[in-house]
Amino acid sequence: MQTDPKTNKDMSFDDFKTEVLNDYKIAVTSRECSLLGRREVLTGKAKFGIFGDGKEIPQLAWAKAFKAGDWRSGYYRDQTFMMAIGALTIQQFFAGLYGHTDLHADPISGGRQMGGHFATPTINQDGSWKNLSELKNSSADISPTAGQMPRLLGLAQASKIYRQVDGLDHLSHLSSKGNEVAWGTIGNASTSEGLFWETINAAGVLQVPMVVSVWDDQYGISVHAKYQTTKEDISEILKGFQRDENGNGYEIIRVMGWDYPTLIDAYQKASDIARKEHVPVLIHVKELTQPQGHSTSGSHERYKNKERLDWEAAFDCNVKMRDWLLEIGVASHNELLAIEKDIKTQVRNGKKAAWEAFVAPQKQEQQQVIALLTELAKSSENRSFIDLITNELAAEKEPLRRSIAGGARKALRYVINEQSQEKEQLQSWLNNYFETTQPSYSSNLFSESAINAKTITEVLPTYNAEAEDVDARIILRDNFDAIFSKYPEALIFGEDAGTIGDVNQGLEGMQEKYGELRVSDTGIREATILGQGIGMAMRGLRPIAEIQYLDYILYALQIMSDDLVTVRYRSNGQQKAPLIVRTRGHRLEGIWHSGSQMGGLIHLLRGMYILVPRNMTKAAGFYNTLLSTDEPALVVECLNGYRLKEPLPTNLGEFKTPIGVIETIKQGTDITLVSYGSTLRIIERAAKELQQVGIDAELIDVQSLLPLDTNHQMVKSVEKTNRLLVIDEDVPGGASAYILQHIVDQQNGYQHLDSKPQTLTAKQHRPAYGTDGDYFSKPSAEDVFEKVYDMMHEADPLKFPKLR
Ligand SMILES: Cc1ncc(C[n+]2csc(CCOP(=O)(O)OP(=O)(O)O)c2C)c(N)n1
Ligand SMILES: [Mg+2]
Repeated sequence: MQTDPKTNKDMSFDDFKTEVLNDYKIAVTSRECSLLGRREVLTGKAKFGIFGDGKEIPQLAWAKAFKAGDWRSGYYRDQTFMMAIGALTIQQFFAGLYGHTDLHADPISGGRQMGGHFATPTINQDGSWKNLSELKNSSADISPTAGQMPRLLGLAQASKIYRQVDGLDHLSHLSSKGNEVAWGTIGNASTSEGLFWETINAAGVLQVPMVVSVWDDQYGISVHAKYQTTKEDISEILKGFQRDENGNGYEIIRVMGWDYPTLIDAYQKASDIARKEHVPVLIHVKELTQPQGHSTSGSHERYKNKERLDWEAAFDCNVKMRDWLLEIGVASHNELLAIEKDIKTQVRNGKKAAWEAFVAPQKQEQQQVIALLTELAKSSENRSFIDLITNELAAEKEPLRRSIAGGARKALRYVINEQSQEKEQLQSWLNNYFETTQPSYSSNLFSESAINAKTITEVLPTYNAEAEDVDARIILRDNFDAIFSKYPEALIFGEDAGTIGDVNQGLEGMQEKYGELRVSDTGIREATILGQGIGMAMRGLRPIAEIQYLDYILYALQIMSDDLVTVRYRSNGQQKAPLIVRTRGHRLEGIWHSGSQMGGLIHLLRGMYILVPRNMTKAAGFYNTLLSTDEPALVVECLNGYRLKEPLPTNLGEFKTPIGVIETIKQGTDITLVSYGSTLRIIERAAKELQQVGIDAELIDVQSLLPLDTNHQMVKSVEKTNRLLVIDEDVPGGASAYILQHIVDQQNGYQHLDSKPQTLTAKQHRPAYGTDGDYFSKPSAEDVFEKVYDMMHEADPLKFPKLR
């Protein structure tokens, strides 16, 4: 009798045999896929290959412990696991390798991701959640090593929230009372990254159901463990994290990667501890190998010596499992040979089917273009040139879309001066081709659902007749209060966000009212604060991750850029993470508390909204809007605005600031001034002074940098004033240049300009400390006045004589 690891019940020898042989089949299938996959790259059918060979057996053990509702956040070695949970077939494996853009063929990403990057769908086509409690979930992988760790923390923390926070019973399709484990995988070398250590520490503090497996093959590409890890042993140096009588921590397990029965026990134990006790577990899986070397970009014979290569051959986990099967008499040598032979055929057939499915639509498109080109050639004076293109295209046995579209586009150049039906037909085919094909490569950067932000209309704040002016932070606080009572799934966390209610008291009293799990302090660890947010948002909660100052968002920027903003795009619309990132920035004091690096953020964060409210009422309105939509966003509150007075609205939690919509805060006829955030108050002052010398400026608050002015309202102002100045406190060429490009180029503002469009920005350096540091570093009211005046002087020197 054997014990079934899934049910802990005794199982018959026959059942046991079926189970272990089934596992062995998955391991062999996975290995065959790796071997053939490499060949596909070397023969040029696929661009790049990185495979799970040498890591098969522990993944079988992991798959047995992985239950419906659980989550994976892993890396490119996990193909065997994906096969074992039924989320990856042979044909799909190869479709991914080829980059097949049809989600039916490559359900991981529809050609967006290179092979080895996995995911399962978590949302339906309309954007609504699937029943995640019943599914085996894999968050979409990213390539930066250790980048999977911060998200893993959030995926695990969500279980804790679902288990312990009241009022979430209606979300049983997203969690079964927090019984889910979040499983992470990471290569031994990638544990050198800061993100690994930050996550390990945070999960120990938070005590969340996270199980991290380290696949240890002693190498990171060519670099040996002696250059990666102190003592060359990650579990040895993590010993201090082991839970004991002195306090909470981890359960740390070490196991050999080729030892199938021990691996199964190890994974069951890890699952039980994490699932029941919500204690994090680290499994150090040692003595793994990499039979084909790191990836298709090189061979490991260059950096592994003969002794190591011989050891790898002997300790190959599939070989060791095979030996074990023979040893315990589960199967004979011949039975195993038959299994292996059969699998070879299956993999070859699956590969062939995937390739045929990949090239079939392209061959059809090729034939369409060839037919159109042939007709075009007949009717053209440049027939011979067009024939050349046609022949070149026809010679391609396995045509790529690049050649198909490229051929058609080049042919059109030869008929520039001709008019014919054939030309029109080709033009219209080509336009239609781009219309239907481009989305395969470009869709799902932003939400395309029915509740995407463009569908949310403005709801103005309402006021009592005797509305009192309050410190603006009170508006934020009372609005957060309304949010937390309206949305039980909403929660906020960050440095000093809990006990003291954030450094500016915008959350004063909220922790007392809503508890430590929903309003919490975190350690100083911006990247994993972001990761907590990403993971929890992926599991259907509505996290608000607070980054204390905009200046320190740089610590989290990599994870925002690589992970958060690519979630939708990289999963081809099959996953979402509508995280709200709250921070405060712009003008205050000194080099690291006056950050307004909006240009940098806009460029690195395409895929989320970037909102720059000028006051706290606008900011609160953005939070209300964001909670009714499904897009991630960054809200930058004005650091110098919390103590300014604003009237307290009555419809807290309800009023909504629209996204992608500008506001004209002063009408004028002479020049359009465009800005955002704290700078607006300075410009408002300057505009009053300009009025006194007869210059009537129109002042626009863009409010939302991403998306920017979706209704093209700014150009209407330029049409009226014929002059444009964009002002901000970013570096020259930063966000101001982005806004200028939008108006002049995208909105065709150049047609209406009578003066050179200009920007006024901060200096290239960060602001020096103190009031005068600010004055000489960032645009002042005098700077604005003089810049505008100079533009008017240039236009009409008689009316506006030289100022200085
Ligand atoms: C942040 C980052 N730096 C570098 C790379 C390039 N790179 C890809 S895999 C790899 C080695 C990873 O080794 P390890 O974590 O041990 O995983 P293994 O491939 O051995 O399973 C490197 C350096 C990367 N993907 N991301
Ligand atoms: Mg390694």
